[in-house]
Amino acid sequence: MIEETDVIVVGAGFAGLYAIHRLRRSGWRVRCFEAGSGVGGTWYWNRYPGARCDVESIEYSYSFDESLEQDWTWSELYAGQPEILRYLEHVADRFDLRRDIRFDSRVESATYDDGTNLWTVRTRDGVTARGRFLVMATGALSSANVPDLPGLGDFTGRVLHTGRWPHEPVDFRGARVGVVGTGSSGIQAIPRIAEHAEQVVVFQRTPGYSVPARNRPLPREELDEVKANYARLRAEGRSRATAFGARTPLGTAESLSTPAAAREREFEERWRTGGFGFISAFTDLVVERAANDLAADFVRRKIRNVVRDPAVADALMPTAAIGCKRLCLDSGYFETYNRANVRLVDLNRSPIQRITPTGIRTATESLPLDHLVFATGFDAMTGALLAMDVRGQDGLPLREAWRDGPRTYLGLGVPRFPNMFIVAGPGSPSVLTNMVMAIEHHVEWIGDCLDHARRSGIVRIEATTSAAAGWVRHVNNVAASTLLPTCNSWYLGANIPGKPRVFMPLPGFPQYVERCATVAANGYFGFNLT
Ligand code: N01
Repeated sequence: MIEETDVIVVGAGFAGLYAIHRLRRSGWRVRCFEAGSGVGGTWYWNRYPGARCDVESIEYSYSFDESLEQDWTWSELYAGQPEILRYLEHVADRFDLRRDIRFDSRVESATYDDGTNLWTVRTRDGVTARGRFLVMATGALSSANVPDLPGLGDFTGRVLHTGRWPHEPVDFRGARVGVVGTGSSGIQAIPRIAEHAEQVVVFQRTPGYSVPARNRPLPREELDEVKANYARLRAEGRSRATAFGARTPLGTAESLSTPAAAREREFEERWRTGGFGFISAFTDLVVERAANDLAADFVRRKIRNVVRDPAVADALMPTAAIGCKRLCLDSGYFETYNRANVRLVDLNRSPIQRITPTGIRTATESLPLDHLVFATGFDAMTGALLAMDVRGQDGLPLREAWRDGPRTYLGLGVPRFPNMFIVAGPGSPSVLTNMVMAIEHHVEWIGDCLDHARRSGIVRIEATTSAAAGWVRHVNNVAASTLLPTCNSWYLGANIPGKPRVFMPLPGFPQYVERCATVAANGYFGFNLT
C-alpha cells in the first residue's frame, strides 16, 4: 500500500518537528519519517556524558509560539541534552505532532517522478509514501563518522560513538577508557568520563581551542526578565549587530588598533563571561590572521596556566587560526589533564597503528582499554542526505549531482531535484548560527513558498543550475573573506577521507535572511516555477 500525502518530511528533530507544525497550519497533509524511536534528532542521539548545547537555552529554543516561550522554564544557561530532549518531547505533545510521525523508520530512497511531479519515499521498515513535496530535515551533524582504523572489528571491549550513544547510562567505573577525538563532543565528554573511569586515555590528532562555557543555573528573576522581553531579545538575536542568530555581543573595535592593555582587558572580560562572545570581541579576529594570532595566543596562555605538566600543555597547544574550526565551549576540559587518571596521547608523535582485541597499539606502545569512545564527529551537512538514495529528474542520483561537492541555491533547493527542499542544508548559514533560528527561518520560507505555489497553481519548483552555481561561488567568496577555510575542518569536508573540499555553511545569518526575503518577494528568482 502506498501512503499518499502532500509533504513528506524526513527527520523529527528541531527542523522536522517545526516543519510538521508550520505546514499543517497551512492545511498541508504531512507525513514524517524518523529513524530514531523518538523525537529530538541530534538531542535524541547525542546522549554522551556532558552533552550540552553551546548556545544559551533561552535562545536555543523555538520562537514561533509565544505561549510555549512563556510556559517553558529552562534550568541552566546552557541546557544539557536531557533537558533539550524533554523540551522537544514537550513540543511534540503540545502541538500533537506525533500522529504524523512514523518512528523507527529510516528513509532509504526518495525518487522524483517527472511525469506526475511526485516524490516516492521508501523506508527500511517497508513503507512507501508519495507526496508532492519533500522536505529534508535530516540534520547537519547526524551522520556519525567512525574512522576506518585497522583491527577495529577485533576489539573485544565496548565501542561507542558520542553521536550514537546508548539510551541506558554507560558505567565507566573501574574501566580503562580510550577516547579518540577532541572536538566539541570529546571536550565535553572527557571531563565527565574521567570523573568515573579508572583511567582515561585521550587520543588527540589536532589540538583545539576551547573557551569556558561558564554554565550556571538560571535564577527565577533572570528568567522573568527574559520572558518579559522575549520578543525584543529574539529580534536582537536576528539583527545584523549579532550575525549569529543569538545575542552574542559583537565588539566594534579592531584588535590591531586597540592598545595592548585594553585588548587584554577585553579578552579577559570575555573569557570571564564565557561563551562564543570571546571570538567576537573585536571585528578583525576572524578575518585578519595577525588579529587572530592575538586571540589565539591569549587562549594558549590560558591553557599553559591551567595544565601543570609542561609537556602535556605543549601537546595541547593549538596552532591553527582560532575559530576556523568551530570554537569549543567547555566545563573544566583543560583542568582534566591535571588528574592522575587522565593521559594524553599525541597522535602526531605516536600515530595509531591498529586496534587490538584488548586496546590500541600506537607507534610507540600498546595501551590496554576496556571501552573505546569515538568522539570523531560527523560526515557533516551532506552525510545524511547522501546516505539515502535520492534521485531527481531523469533518475539523476544526488550522489552524482554532488560528486564534486554539494550544489544548492540558498541552501534550500537543488537543481534537477524539483519540489525538494533542505532545512539547514549546505549553502545555508545553519551551523554558523543559532541552529534553531536558522531552522525556523528555513521552515517558514519553505512553508510560504509552498503556500504561494498552491495559490498560483504551480506544481513544480526547481532551483536553476545557474542560480546554484552562482550561490556556491557566493558562499565560497564570503567564506574566503574570513579565516574560516584555512584549516582542515568539517565545514570544508576535510574530516572525511575523499570528501570534496567545498566550504559548506554560509557566514552571515542576517544578510542571508534578507537575501531569501528578496528572492521570495521577487517571484522566487533563481527558481523555475511551473
Ligand atoms: O566532531 P569534530 P564533534 N583519528 O569533527 C578527531 C557540534 N557539537 O562531534 O581535528 C584521530 O568537531 C578530530 O581530529 P582532527 C559542533 O558544531 C556541538 O566533536 O580532524 N582523530 C577531532 O578532534 C561541532 O563542531 C556541541 O584532526 C580523529 C574529533 O575527532 C560538531 O558538532 C557538542 C579521527 C572530531 O571533532 C562536531 O563536533 C558537540 C581519526 N581518524 C558537537 N577522525 C555543543 O553544542 C576524527 N578525529 C557544545
